[in-house]
Amino acid sequence: MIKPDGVQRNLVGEIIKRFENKGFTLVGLKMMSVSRELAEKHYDVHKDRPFFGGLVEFIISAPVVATIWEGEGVVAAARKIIGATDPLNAEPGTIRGDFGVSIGRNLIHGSDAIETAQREISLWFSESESLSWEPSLKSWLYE
Ligand code: DAT
Ligand code: MG
Repeated sequence: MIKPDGVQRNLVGEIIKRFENKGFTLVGLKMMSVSRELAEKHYDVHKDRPFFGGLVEFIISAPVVATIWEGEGVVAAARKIIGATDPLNAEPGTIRGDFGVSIGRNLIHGSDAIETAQREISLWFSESESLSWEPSLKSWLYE
């Protein structure tokens, strides 16, 4: 999910490009305003942390772009492409490492495990908004 700062900083195309270039397949995409209820559910694991309130306010403050990506190992690889939570610790070449300076403005959320991805996809998308398709490049991406 490209967070409000990613949208405001005109990085939607840049961020999507990185996942496309890697070889992952975009199977869901929508720009949306996030309700407080969705933001609170999404970040439920952090509800007792001191930053929770600010994080929810931030996520609902402006539109986001929600995406679903498909491909072998996509969840773990996406976390690498995104980089460490604190952009100052994120390696150059990662999204957060290249574009961010602050943990509360780290541009993008990525699911941290396959089970989390499944939960988050069903939270953010209806079934008809997820469109699995057969990339013609597949045999050039996978042995
Ligand atoms: P990630 O987004 O890398 O999965 P996380 O799940 O630990 O990181 O935290 C969720 C988001 O909460 C994170 O992207 C930014 C915010 N956050 C985490 N730790 C924070 C902190 N110490 N201060 C402010 N915001 C924080
Ligand atoms: Mg997380």
